[in-house]
Amino acid sequence: MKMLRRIATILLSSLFLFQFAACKNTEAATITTTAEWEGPDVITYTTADESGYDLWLRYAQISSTNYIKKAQHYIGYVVTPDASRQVIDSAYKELLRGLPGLYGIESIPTAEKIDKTGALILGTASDPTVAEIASANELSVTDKDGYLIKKVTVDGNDVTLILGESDSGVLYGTFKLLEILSTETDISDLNVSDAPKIQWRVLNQLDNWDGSIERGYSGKSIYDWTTLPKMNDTRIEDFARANASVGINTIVINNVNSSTNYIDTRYLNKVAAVAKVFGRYGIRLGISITFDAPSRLGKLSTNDPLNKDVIKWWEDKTAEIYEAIPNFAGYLVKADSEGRDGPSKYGRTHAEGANMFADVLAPYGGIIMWRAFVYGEAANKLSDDICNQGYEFFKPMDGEFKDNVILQCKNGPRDFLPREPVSPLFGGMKDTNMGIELQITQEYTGQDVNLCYLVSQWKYYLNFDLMLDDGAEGVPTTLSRILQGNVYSQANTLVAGVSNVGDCEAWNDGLLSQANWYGFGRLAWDPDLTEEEITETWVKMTFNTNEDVVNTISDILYGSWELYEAYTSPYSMGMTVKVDGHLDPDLSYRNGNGTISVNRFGVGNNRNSTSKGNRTDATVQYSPRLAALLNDIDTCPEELICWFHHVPSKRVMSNGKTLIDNIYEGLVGAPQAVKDMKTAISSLEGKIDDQRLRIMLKDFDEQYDHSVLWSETMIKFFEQQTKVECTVKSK
Ligand code: GCW
Repeated sequence: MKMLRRIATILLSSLFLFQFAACKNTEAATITTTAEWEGPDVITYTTADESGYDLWLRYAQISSTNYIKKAQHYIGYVVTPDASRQVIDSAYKELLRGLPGLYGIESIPTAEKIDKTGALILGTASDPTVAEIASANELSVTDKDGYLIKKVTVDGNDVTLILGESDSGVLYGTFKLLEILSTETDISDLNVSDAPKIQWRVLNQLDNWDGSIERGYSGKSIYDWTTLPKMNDTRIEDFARANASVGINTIVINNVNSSTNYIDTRYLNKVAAVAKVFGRYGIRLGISITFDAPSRLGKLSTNDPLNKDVIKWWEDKTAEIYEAIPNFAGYLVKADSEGRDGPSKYGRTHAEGANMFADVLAPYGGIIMWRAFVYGEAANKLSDDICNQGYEFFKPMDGEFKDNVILQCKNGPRDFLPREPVSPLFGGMKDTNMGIELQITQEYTGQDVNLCYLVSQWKYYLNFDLMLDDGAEGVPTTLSRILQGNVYSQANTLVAGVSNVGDCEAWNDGLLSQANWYGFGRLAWDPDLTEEEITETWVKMTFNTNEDVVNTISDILYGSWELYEAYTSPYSMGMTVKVDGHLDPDLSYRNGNGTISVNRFGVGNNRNSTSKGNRTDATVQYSPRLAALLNDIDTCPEELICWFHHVPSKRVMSNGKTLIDNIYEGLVGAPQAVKDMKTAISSLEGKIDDQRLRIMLKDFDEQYDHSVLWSETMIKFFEQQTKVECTVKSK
């Protein structure tokens, strides 16, 4: 049976290949006319099997023949740009790859200059031809790395111009144009401009030198340090392309729990080879370093950041790195955390530690990404509630960090739990560059077993109002605005995400988690994008533009985070996963430091300043207006209620049902909800390719089993602890 199915698949896919080849056109693109693209349209969606490797950069043939004709009229050939400019050359190559795929032709014609209608011309104002067109049409791009895509007329010919402020801007504009075509967006009067709202858009890989990845669920590292600098395939390049396509401009290639190998003289040529590939896509490479590298690599007797030998060691090391990697971004540091060395050990503050690196990096334009994730001895004298410690530790240092230090803080005060309030540090550090660290890899959100669309979670955080004003003017001081430097001025802005990429065929285990990587990049570029804009574009590019496909997959994604939350940690009740692995339920550590509290009086932790008895006063770390809102159980947002309050199980919630009944409903309903996602995906049979459809169906089977495990464990636990029986029946 299996054999038969295999033969059928091979036959089917060769049929598709044949069809695909049959519609290829080897001739130079001819100029199409309005009449041609306004005639009867033929719509075909490509459904040939795919592995997922091509991500959202598939450049599959556009479904509408009329759209293709129209696109070929406006963008029928590419004017060859200055290929000595590497990033612009990458943009050009992307067009040579993308346009033929989209048009279903062998290759896209190129020309030295504009000689007829349909030219696509790309470059910056430093290119004379581009500059001439721009000035004749009074066009300019001034925002750093911004671009403009505009249809103009040159000597009576229709020309599409991609004008970048920088070479990277040209590349971003190119990817945007390919997105416009892939999503079949109207191009009659192209006039699109954009620029990143965040300067440092960073992917943090947790890859180790031995090829393993901490919290990685998608196979091994894409870097093979035994064979580098030799590269055996194009994976690293495709990785850079994919990141650049969503605007990422910095990649820290190794785990924050770092090894000294990455800055070891013996291996710098390997790291430099990777940096070179990144550089072709406008991406700067960064390295996570260990604070104690001077003693471990340099054999110094101390790592004291104020010691002159230590400073000299870092100066020399940094010079050596910039020699090998001229566009090096800077260092990421995890200090005084989870057993790692840091300034506290030498009686220095974190500002003193970070500033030493800042001075060393400043001459090269480098930055220091200093993590605000401090645990262990350094935090010993602080509050018992682990969630209070970050603020208590860093707030006194506000204003002490140099301009090229960015304090990189996780989204919440605890870790990357399914939902947390936004970390109070974002509101409190008014004189510090505050960057955010999000977690794309799903350590606490179901790993490779559960679908959890994190764009929904990130939008929740980005829209979170920290209420830093008195509320009179009504412009919310959202996390998004703070990160953009629109609330407090920031010399450097940063959004970082912990990568979910590995060497498995589709980069991410769980095809739909590719959407998290994509969505992260889009939000790092523009935190104000809506969830819908991101999601629908991703679905169209990753699958196709068929309305059923777009609606079905988008809806599945939209609901997945709250569904996961409902069966693993409802109402922000806290950490419910096993210490070992962080995947399966473990509800045994209760009433402890920052964990969970469920008993016959209710659910949640009293992290407020109003409850009688045990409480941890976490709300004082927020602005007075927000603190007042959170302190009052009646005004505290319901989704965070168990984070800040021990809520009586029988409390009536806004939907008229009790807290515990809502919790039980979520738990009882979860497995069926997973089944429903699977059914929805099956309904797309024939509308998307079989190969990826099958992978997704299998993923939902795994998630179903896991949701049953969670649901049963949690119901039992709540019944035992609250003494309220679960009477909700599954539908
Ligand atoms: O949540 C914890 C993770 C560690 C991680 C650490 C950190 C990379 O369990 O795996 O270390 O956070 O972010 O430093």
